[in-house]
Amino acid sequence: MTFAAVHRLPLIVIIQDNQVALGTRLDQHHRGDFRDWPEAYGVEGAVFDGNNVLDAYAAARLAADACREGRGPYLLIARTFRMGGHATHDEREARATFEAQLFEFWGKRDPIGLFENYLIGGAIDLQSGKRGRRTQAMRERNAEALTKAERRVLAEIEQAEKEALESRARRLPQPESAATGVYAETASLLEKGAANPAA
Ligand SMILES: Cc1ncc(C[n+]2csc(CCOP(=O)(O)OP(=O)(O)O)c2C)c(N)n1
Repeated sequence: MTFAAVHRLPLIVIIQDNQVALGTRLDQHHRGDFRDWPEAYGVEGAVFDGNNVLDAYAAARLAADACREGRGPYLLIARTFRMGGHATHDEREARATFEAQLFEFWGKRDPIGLFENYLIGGAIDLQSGKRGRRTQAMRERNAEALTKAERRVLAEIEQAEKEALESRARRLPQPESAATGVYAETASLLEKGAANPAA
């Protein structure tokens, strides 16, 4: 961060403040508030509601605009909560780390569910893309449009999964390509005869 700050790099860093690191709660390993971090690094930053799609979008726009104007880096802090384990194997440990009420509280703030509700009850008719009156009929049309979109996306994922599995039989990469691109920089330095490629 310091290096990026000094060189005004167009870098957006997001702290996903999900209140836990693996099995260690935030209050066990951290004091203070992440909102102070941008100032500590001498960069601009903002805190946003990590479960609100539009808030996340607005914050990312601020950050991207700042970077494009040469004011970067930009440090964003997303306030959120980790609903599961660090990985699937420690789901149970995660449940034991916090009070059940916390899962209940954040469970009602699922980002996709929140955005769905917002879109269904909003002033945009999702079928036509035009503004309309918030009537029950429009709610129903909007809900139907989202259901259709979900079906479309699920079908696309299923198709991609099928293709990926089939590719094992038909399109396995050549074993000798395993390192292609991985050591590109070192290899090109070596080609140029640099004395110390690591540097
Ligand atoms: C360099 C390094 N040090 C330590 C670890 C061990 N480690 C694995 S996960 C983890 C905590 C990750 O916390 P966070 O990024 O908040 O992930 P979350 O628990 O929110 O999924 C640590 C310390 C590691 N993977 N890499």
